[in-house]
Amino acid sequence: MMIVFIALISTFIYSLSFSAFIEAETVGSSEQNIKSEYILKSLINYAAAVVNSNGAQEQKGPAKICPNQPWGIFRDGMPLPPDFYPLFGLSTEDGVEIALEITANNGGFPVGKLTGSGVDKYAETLKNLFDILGFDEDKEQDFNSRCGSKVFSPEEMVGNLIDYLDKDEKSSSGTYPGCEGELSEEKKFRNDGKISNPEELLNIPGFTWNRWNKLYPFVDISNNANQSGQISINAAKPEVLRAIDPNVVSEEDAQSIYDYIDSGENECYTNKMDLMEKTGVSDSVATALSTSPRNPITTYTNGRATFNVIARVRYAGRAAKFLQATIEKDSNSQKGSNITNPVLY
Ligand SMILES: [Ca+2]
Repeated sequence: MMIVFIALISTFIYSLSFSAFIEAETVGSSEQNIKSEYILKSLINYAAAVVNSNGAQEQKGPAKICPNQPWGIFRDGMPLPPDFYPLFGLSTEDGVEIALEITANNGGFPVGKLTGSGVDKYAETLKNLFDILGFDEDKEQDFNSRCGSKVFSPEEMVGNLIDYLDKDEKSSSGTYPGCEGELSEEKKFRNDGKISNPEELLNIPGFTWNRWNKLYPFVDISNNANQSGQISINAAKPEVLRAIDPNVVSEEDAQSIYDYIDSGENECYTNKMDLMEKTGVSDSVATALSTSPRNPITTYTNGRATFNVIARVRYAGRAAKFLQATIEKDSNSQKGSNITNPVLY
């Protein structure tokens, strides 16, 4: 199978999303829109089959999510080659382009877990991630915050997220101060203990558009309260790996751990010793990144692996349409993949 790799950078897709939506609604003919939606749904179903396929590596037990698996070739986004068009009822004469992007969610920070006992487990790591992303010195003012116009520190952003998720209406206090107690009646948080989509973070004081754009690639919204919420060492980006213990894990350590897996040619790390052998990182680095009483939030295998999938279809001369969905792979069952949270834009 000959495949031409053309990268569709995911941030590019996201930055286009709102204008693409408006154009698609105003310019697109309704017949083409209906056809586009059908193709997009078919693409998501195809992605589910890809995610559920283990390729040459026959897997049993908890899922490992390495880009050397079949889904990995779509991880930076890829147009499907014309050989695939008949699968979707298309021919190359239709003047249409179809593309898929599949990324593993489990490497992201599970923001929805910052509630109850999750506050003790996750708050410091999230604050570290905010520092690594530069929120401690970007002087980014939130002009439209529910708590007034000001620059919120990383600690205050964590506090406001805790407030957003907890059921009470008091301000979080201590290391991570929130401002929920100051909110007027009409500005109150929903307080239902969950975050359903990434855009919802923009409701939280301190999470400005610029910060959200930087943070977006590093969060996992698919992990809601009843899920394990562990961060996969195999799927985490370097910034997330460092955030687990920035005093021990250097930028170089995190990058080499990430690069080995991201090459798409290597097997997943299976445990601390394996991580050290494959990357040459020190025992203290491997210990900091492996689950311990101090760090209970990482894992080498995932009982529940979820993927974010974006399908794109574009007719010549028309704006592209996208369908985004979460696909769950559960290698412990024979159910196959679950498709949830579809969003068309
Ligand atoms: Ca609250």
